[in-house]
Amino acid sequence: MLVGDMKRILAGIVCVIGLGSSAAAQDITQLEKISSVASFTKTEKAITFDCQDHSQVRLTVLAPDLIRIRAAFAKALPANDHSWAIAKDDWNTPRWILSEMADSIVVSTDEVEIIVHRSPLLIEFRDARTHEVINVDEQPMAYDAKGTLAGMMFDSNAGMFVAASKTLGFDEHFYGLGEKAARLDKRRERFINWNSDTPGYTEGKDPIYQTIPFYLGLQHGNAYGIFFDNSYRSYFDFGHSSQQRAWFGAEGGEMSYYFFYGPSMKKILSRYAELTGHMPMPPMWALGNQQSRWSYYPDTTVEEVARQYRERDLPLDVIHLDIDYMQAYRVFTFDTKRFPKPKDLSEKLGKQGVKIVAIVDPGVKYQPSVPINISRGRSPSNPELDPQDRRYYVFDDGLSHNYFQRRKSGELFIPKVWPGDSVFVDYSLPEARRWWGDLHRAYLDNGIAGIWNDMNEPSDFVDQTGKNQTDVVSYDEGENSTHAKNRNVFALLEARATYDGLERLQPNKRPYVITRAGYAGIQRYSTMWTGDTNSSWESLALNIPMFTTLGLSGEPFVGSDVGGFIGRGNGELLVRAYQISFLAPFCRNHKVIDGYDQEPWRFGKYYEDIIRKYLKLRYQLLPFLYTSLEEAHRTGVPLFRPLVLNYQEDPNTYNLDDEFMVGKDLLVAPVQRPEIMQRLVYLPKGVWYDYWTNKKYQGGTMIRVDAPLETVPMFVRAGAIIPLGPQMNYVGEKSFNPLTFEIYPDDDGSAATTLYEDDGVSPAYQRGVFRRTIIDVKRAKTGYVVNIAAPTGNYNPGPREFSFVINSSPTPKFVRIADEGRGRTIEIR
Ligand code: MIG
Repeated sequence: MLVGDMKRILAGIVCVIGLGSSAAAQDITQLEKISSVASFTKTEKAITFDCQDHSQVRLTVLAPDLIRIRAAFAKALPANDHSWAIAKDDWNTPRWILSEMADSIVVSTDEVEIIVHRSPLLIEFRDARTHEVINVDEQPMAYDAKGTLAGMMFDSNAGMFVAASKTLGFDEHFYGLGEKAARLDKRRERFINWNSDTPGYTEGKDPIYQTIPFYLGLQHGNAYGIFFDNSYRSYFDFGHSSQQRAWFGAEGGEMSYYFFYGPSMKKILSRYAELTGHMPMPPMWALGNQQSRWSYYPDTTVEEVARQYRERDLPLDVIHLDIDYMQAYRVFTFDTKRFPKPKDLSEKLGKQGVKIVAIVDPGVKYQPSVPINISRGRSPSNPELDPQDRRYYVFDDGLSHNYFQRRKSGELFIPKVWPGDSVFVDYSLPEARRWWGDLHRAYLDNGIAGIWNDMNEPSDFVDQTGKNQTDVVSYDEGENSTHAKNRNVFALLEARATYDGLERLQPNKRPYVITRAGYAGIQRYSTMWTGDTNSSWESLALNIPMFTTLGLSGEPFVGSDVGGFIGRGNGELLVRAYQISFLAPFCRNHKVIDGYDQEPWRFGKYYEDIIRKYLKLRYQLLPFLYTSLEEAHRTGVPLFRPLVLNYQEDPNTYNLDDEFMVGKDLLVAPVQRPEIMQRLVYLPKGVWYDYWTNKKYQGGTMIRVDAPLETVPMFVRAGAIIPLGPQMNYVGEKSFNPLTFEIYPDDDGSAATTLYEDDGVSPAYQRGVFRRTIIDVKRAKTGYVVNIAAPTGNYNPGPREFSFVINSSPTPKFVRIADEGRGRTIEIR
């Protein structure tokens, strides 16, 4: 035996022993369990159970399919009940009934039946109609009574732990949990939530930037959801440590969770959006193509990027300014040499249809003023354009108002980020949020169109785990709580300050914010991107599971650095990346400071030409994408979907994450490995059309298709109508005229769609200024009858032409009509 082998075996043994001893400690069965029910009281909305050990459990009926469970261990439930995630707490209590049995108390709504077993106290959720068990406690809710176990379990000094454990179904599948570098189906995996700056993460890295403690369970086609609303470091284990249980817990705070019953996943997502807030409509140009680099400077380089895009006939809506636009990383300033006249720059770009998004980090440079009299120079109302090396207005203002985070001792907390020594704002203070929001005037005055919030885990170069921040206090509604509770909501509150500020400063424009970190509810304020990926095939293969998972976690507006952030890519990788991202809500090519250039033309004309084809198609598909985005806004059902969301009854979709759908009509099966020119594609039951050839397929099986670099396999569901606009190079360059409706009849000859339109920029859509048009096609004896219903809503897009293309016949037939906004029927022969 070689010495090397020996060492490995020894290491193996040591490792087994290590696991063995901690496996016992890691077992959540060791936590103290809540004791049995002694008595209960009922109010109009809730039942409160008093337990033998003086614990209290409250079950609140919010909706027929939404039940909240709250527990306090060995004490009464506190009156204080606040969460930054929750958007709605004024629920109209639906009808429900209570039945008292010898062993249990049963609460029934029209949809769900909750059986609370008295001893031991186990909660069981059943379908109220079929009485089928949906989800059941595997052990009573539990906590770390001695305050020692959690430390042993998780190598943390939390000294507190709360947990709930559910029986793991033999066929149960798990989805959600927000941003995880993991596959779609999370069965047999475990996760930690602790917002972390993790550049170059690969599959399995956990935690990464965001915390969305919400998941969906699916078994026998029935779905439920659980939102564990706890911002402390939390743990989710979907059958990883034991085949018996799926459990979740946190290092502090309350056991408070919301149980959603479907059985449809879409219904759960709608409720989740109602509870934690709907994504507002971003401006339509946010769907445009975006280009970024760490960093484009000076201003002439930014102009050159725009010029290249236009010269090469590549569509572009946005260029991003990364951290080097600032004066030595001072947020809310512009470098006086690199960007002396940012307003002129944004106007110049604006003429070409290009907008600027600027990065804003939470780290405010720590810069005590030089104690001499300095006049603020030429533009006192625009300090962002003045040198700030003697006095930095943001630091001065924030300090004088006491808006910066402090340690328990009262000292300022001074992390190190890009500006060096820095301070962070306590965004839990309402007046600090308002101040931060108002500071964005510095950007809007200079024509900046959107804000990109980075580093908001918050990242701290001193220590990325949060240890340097343990004793940092946040106001937190008067609780003055510490980092353990506030870290995971820091970005949510920063994004809220930013969004609210933009909305106040420009009430006629929809805010556009992009964030890296977040907590549940982040969708109310911000879109997101998946941080520092690699330019590698492995990293690319995470796109689909991550985008779809985020969509299943309440965050529909997602995307990833196209081509990857770190490392050297190549033309093939970039093309394959665009073949996914051209249909992702956020489509932005971005690259690290020391990386090889990665704009669409950098690897040569062959690749550039293919990328152009997909970017042009994205813009043509804008009516379709925008309609799907509005659905996500209104219903919480994302546009970028895993197949399981549309085909929940089909087990073939349960762990399928190398294909995705946009809305319910478009299925895309990209290639995610090098030098692959063919692939297997699963098509769910029904008829499908190859998007490129119109070839028909019968679904319910795998098919093999060609996928040369020029072609991403794409299929349209029979029965769909895809609305397309004209080709354009930026949103608003042309009106959507003519609108072409590509019709894909099903076996009965029917197809339908609903087109959504609004002005694309203002919040007027919230007051009914939109137009929804239902278009319906039926086969008639000699052709097809197209029925355009009278549109609803008050938005008038002006006169334009509708074209209809029937894709079923070998030679497509067209008919053209002028849209006068009235309902009408036309016949195509
Ligand atoms: O410490 O602003 O994820 O997109 O280019 C790195 C510089 C800070 C991380 C972001 C990345 C951005 C970079 N930032």
